[in-house]
Amino acid sequence: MNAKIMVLNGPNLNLLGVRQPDIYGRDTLADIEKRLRARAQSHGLAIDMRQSNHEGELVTWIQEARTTCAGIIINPAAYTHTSVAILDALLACEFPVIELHLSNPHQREEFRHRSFVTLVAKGVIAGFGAHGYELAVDAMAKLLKDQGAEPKPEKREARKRAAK
Ligand code: CA2
Repeated sequence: MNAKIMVLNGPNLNLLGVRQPDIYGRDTLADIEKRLRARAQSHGLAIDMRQSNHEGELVTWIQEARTTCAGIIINPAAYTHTSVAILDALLACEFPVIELHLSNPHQREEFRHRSFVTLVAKGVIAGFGAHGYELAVDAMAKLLKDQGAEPKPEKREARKRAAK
C-alpha cells in the first residue's frame, strides 16, 4: 500500500472559496483536495484530508495519524497561534510535520506572527494560496524519500526547542 499523509485543516477553512477570496482565494477545500490527491499519487503517496472547527478533534486525528500515516501536513488556521494542545500532539509524533498557510501570516496582524506549530515543523509553507498544498506534498515526498535513505534525529531537536 502507498504511504499515507494526513492533511489537516483547522477552524473556518470549510469556508474557503465562499468568503474572503481576496485573502484566501477562490478554491474550495474540495477543489484543493482533488488536485492534492492527484499530486500525491504522482509521488506514490495517498492522502487523508480532513477539516475540523474543533481543537480536540484535530488532536484526536493527530494521535490517529501516529499509527496510520507517514507524515502530517497541517494548516492549523487560528489554532496555529494559540494551541499548546496541538503542539503537544504533534510532539508525540515520530514523523515529519509540515506547517502550511494559505496567506503569509508575517504580513498580517502581529498576533499571527507567533506559531506554536513551528516548534515541531520540519518546514513552513506560507503565502502561496491553494498551491501551497501541492508544494507541501512535494516537500513531504522528498522528506520521506530522504528519510528512507537515512533516519533523522529531527524529533529530538524539536523536543529540545519546545522545552526552551
Ligand atoms: O493563511 C492561513 O492559511 C491561515 O492559517 C488561515 C487562518 C488564520 O487564522 C491564520 O492566521 C492563517 C484563518 C482561516 C480562515 O479561513 C477562512 C476561509 C474563508 C473565509 C473565512 C475564513
